[in-house]
Amino acid sequence: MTNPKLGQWRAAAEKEIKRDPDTLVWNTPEGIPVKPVYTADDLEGIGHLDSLPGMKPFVRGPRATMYTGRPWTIRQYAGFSTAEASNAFYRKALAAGQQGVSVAFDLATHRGYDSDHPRVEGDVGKAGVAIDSVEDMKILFDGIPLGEISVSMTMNGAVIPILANFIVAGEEQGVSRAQLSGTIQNDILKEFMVRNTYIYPPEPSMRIIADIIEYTAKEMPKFNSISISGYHMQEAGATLVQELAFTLADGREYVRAALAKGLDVDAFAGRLSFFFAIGMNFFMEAAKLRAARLLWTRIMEEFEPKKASSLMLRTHCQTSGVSLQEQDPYNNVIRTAYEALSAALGGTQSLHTNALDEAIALPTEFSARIARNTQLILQHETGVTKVVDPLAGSYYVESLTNDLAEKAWALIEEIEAMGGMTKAVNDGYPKRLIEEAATRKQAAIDRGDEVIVGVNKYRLETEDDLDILDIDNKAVREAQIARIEKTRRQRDPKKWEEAIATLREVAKTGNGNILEAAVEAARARATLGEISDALREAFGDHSAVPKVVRKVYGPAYEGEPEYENLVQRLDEFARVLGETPKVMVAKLGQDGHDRGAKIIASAFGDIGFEVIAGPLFQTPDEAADLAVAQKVHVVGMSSLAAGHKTLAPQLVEALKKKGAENVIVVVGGVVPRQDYQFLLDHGVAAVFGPGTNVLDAARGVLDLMEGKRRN
Ligand code: DCA
Repeated sequence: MTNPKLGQWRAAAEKEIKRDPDTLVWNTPEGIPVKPVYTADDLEGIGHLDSLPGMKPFVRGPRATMYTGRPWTIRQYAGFSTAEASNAFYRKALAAGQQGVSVAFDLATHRGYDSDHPRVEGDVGKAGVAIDSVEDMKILFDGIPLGEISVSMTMNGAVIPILANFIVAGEEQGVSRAQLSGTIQNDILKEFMVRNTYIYPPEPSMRIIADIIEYTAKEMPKFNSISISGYHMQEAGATLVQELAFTLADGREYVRAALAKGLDVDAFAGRLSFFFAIGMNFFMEAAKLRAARLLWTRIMEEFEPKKASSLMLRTHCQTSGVSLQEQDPYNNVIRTAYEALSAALGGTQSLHTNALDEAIALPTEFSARIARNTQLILQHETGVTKVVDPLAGSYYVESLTNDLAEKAWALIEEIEAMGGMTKAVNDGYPKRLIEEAATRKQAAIDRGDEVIVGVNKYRLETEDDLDILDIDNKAVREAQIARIEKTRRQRDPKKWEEAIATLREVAKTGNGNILEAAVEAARARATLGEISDALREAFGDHSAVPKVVRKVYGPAYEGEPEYENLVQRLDEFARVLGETPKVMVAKLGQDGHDRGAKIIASAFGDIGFEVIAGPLFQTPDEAADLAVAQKVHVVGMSSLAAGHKTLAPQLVEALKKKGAENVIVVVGGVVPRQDYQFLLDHGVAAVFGPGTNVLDAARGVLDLMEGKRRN
């Protein structure tokens, strides 16, 4: 039934704006047309409206009382270079109101390398804590009672040695594994889609996950065996519909893997957990969490569990990292506060609020305090915890919840028709959709269609430098190496050898549980790298061939003089040069965040450069070899994980050594302004920091090439 007054509203609206009110419709990247006004008409046919919190289908929250009974957990994700520094940080944070621990590991650890491995020279202790063995893990949790404080660990690649080390560290602290509470991320499918901290190919990786679910279901009843994550998808540019659909489809795949091990669904489903990003689309993000719970119940009902908790989606959320900017960085506090409120209104169980310097570096004590206080203020001062699901019944939010659910469901069914998520991931389908969405978003930002205050609008003339944390990676690496050597010296070589041999055997034959065998190896002080290598021998390494999306960025600019001029200028220069300017986009070290690299490769290709997308995880030497073999004019190194000060100078040197000093090296990504001069002094020709417009970067590269030709 249509509200008879809607016609009157249209007339009034038209009079006000002097055009058709339909022109006010906002078409979101999700393909949802958001109207300027919603009425009861929009609720017609929506099935979940009379549901209650703590009851099927849990749209209104997994608990009956939600925050009125217990507020969400303030769980800040952090890790600082060494176990000692991280431990000191956790202890202080817990004393200041944080309620759970969440460990960020460095990229060497993620990829299963000990700190003494030559491939990870630039990565050790950057972007998180380096953990090489139980000895490090024990220091990490020294004085933190693991029987009381829940610990979340973001680990996917080297998930087996990390969880094994955690279990043994607990044991040696006097806490049995049955008492350990917390969560391990253990979500490998999304790594193949977006984050890339995988080690082994998809199939054995799925076996690892099933083994962990089996082990925790039997031995660790308080521990969440997985954190099925959409966060990194949104960070990589996914729309909210894609984030929802791919995450839930991943979840369905993990349930099937566990069932295939012969587990009873109720034995493990209640300990599956989720993790979503909360970006700036305020109401839609809250609606997304409501829709996620609705859809998960729908999915889980297929498996006919008996326990209600098996149908319930419980989630952690993190405010969006990509929404934060280097420019005018105090704006980030405001962005994060809105996102945190949206997460709370959506009914998250646990939340991380980003620090204002997230777009630039690891947080300082100051920025971490503000981030934590954002949640404390929300919980203690605003009254949002006093009522359950306050957005229920809102015409707009209920309608959005339904739209998101239906759109995501259609995509979930599409994946199902393709044979499920492992298959779709193998075929690269979700990755492609996400990269297309990311490139479209970048074009919208570069064109100014999507406003970012302080970046593409209201930009400051001059910016003050922000105090940031700089990690002395060399000192961290040396300290780690000393500890690994001591551990190796002091262990019983026979016990170590036996444990590693058993682990290898279990991995190769499929008889036995991998985690169980790894716990023995960790007890015998096998290092993280040794345990990972034993599995590498059985499973091999996964390596992905980078594919670049084309004709998404360019078409968004069709007919715009700024773009056409650049294309023409490049074309003319190519004629003078006698060949198409050739750019290689390089990812060095263990940094798998390739959104920026992919967007650059895609946009530069559309503009007219010949683009070589280098593989992930190259050493500077390997990248230089590829640059020489491909005869490129420019290498663009994309760095998002703080390795630039070590890796960029090494790349310049490697090129020189190979007689390719003519190749121009530029660096882009998360590079603090304080580091620009250092890089320029070490042979880098230009730095394109966060928030750089891609057309500006392309013009910059062309300027450099023209300049070089003239000299
Ligand atoms: N009344 C009574 N008890 C409650 C209520 C309430 N209103 N709300 C929660 N509780 C209980 C829960 O049942 C739970 O106990 P249980 O584990 O024995 O069932 C306990 O309080 C903790 O609450 P929960 O909502 O489970 O919050 P967390 O322990 O913080 O777990 C979760 C959140 C998402 C499930 C977990 O996987 C997690 O912490 N993830 C974090 C992932 C992460 O940090 N990633 C980093 C990027």
